[in-house]
Amino acid sequence: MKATAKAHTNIALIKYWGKRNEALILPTNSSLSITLDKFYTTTTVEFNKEQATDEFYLDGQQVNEKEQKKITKFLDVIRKLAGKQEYAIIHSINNVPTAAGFASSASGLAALAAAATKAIGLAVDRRMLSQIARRGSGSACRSIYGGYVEWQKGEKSDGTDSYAVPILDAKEWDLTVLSVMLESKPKKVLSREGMKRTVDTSVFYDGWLQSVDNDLSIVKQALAVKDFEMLGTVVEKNALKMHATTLGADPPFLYWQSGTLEVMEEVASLRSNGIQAYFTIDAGPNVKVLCEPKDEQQVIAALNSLVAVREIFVCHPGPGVTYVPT
Ligand code: 2P0
Repeated sequence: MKATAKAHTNIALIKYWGKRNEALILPTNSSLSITLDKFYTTTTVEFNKEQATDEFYLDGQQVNEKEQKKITKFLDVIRKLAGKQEYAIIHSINNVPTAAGFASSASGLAALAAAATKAIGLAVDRRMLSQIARRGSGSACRSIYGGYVEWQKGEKSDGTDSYAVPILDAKEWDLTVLSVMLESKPKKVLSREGMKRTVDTSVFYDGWLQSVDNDLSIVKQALAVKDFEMLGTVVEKNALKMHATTLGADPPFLYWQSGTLEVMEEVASLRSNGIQAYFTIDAGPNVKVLCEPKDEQQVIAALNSLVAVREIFVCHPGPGVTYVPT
């Protein structure tokens, strides 16, 4: 009744931005990401008949009641599938700088889904595991696989066709993803809340929905022929469109801070000097910069010269979920 799993974070090249069903976490659009080698969560789950509730420890500290409830709600999904009632003790170690706005929910819920299903004795294949992880956090369904991964939104109302599928193995195309952490203020709108407000109120949301499928097909074409310029160009456009939707929401909001723009301008300047670099931004001020490994050092040097840049983490495509012997 005990198992440990490790899952890595991912960065979306085509963003998941909006839900059509909040309870089942079903997205309005398909998305595509790279699972990253550098950041991961390792989680141990032990189910025990003696436990009266779930107990969740993150980096050795018991989490607050709100977080605890979210975990119990997620484990209820797994308990129901397994037809078992036991509660669990969960220990999670996050090798992700949480406060910096990196998506630790993706690695966290993917590792928890894998460890909990194994610990409870539920036999699941990767596809089923991806569906289960999705119920915890949408982006977590992509972290089940390594490399380049598509989350197919599916059409059904019960979510049985909404899961991730691997597109290209990590070792088939090595790209550099620089996670640029900025000197920033805490963000005011959490991603789940921002996503909902955008779907409910943004006058620009229709524009997003109309163009995202085409962006996705261009990314898949670029992956098929390994055309970095084609990939980077559409990745940047897709991120800009996602952020544009937040400006059309009511009340409007923006995840960017001044440092975000500094990085965006530096990336444009690198390109005008012949270096292929492209940015993408998630629901926060930090920026991820994509480049080819041969240009890595030059891009890092240029970004490090910016006052707003606190730290740069160098990432490459990484592995999917693995089980760790307990
Ligand atoms: C993504 N984001 O595709 C997008 C881009 C943020 C911007 O997935 O509500 O924590 O748990 O399903 O997965 C962040 O949202 O949201 C996210 P929930 P999640 O990576």
